[in-house]
Amino acid sequence: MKLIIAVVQDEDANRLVGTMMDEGFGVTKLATTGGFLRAGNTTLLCGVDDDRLEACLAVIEKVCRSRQQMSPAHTPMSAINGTAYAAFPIEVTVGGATVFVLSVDQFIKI
Ligand code: 2BA
Repeated sequence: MKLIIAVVQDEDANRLVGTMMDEGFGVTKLATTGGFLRAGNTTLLCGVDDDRLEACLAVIEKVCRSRQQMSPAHTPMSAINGTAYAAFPIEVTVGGATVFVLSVDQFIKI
């Protein structure tokens, strides 16, 4: 079994949860905040059998869109020595989705 952790944009979250449920996947939705934009996003947890992993990833890919978003001014940027801050808003491309796939040792429902 695998655990999919998918960080998606709020705009895609409800449709993605609905489509995943329609396709028979169990899903848990968490309200999260991105470290760079400091804006709300959504993280989904989904446990899937190995043979359904690709089907679940295909649903995420189908539903989630990439979008342009402006960062707030003074967004922390990584720097070689310490931290630097962007003086002006910069445009970034967010999404479709940031997806982690983890192997599950045990799946227990008590
Ligand atoms: P945020 O951290 O708010 O990042 C939003 C978008 O800002 C990112 O989109 C990326 O295009 C840009 N960005 C992030 N860090 C940057 C930097 N240091 N310099 C310039 N631009 C930067 P995505 O890559 O699609 O990520 C969307 C969200 O996924 C992120 O929101 C974060 O919540 C999550 N995420 C992305 N990579 C992650 C990772 N390695 N570990 C955990 N969460 C991650």
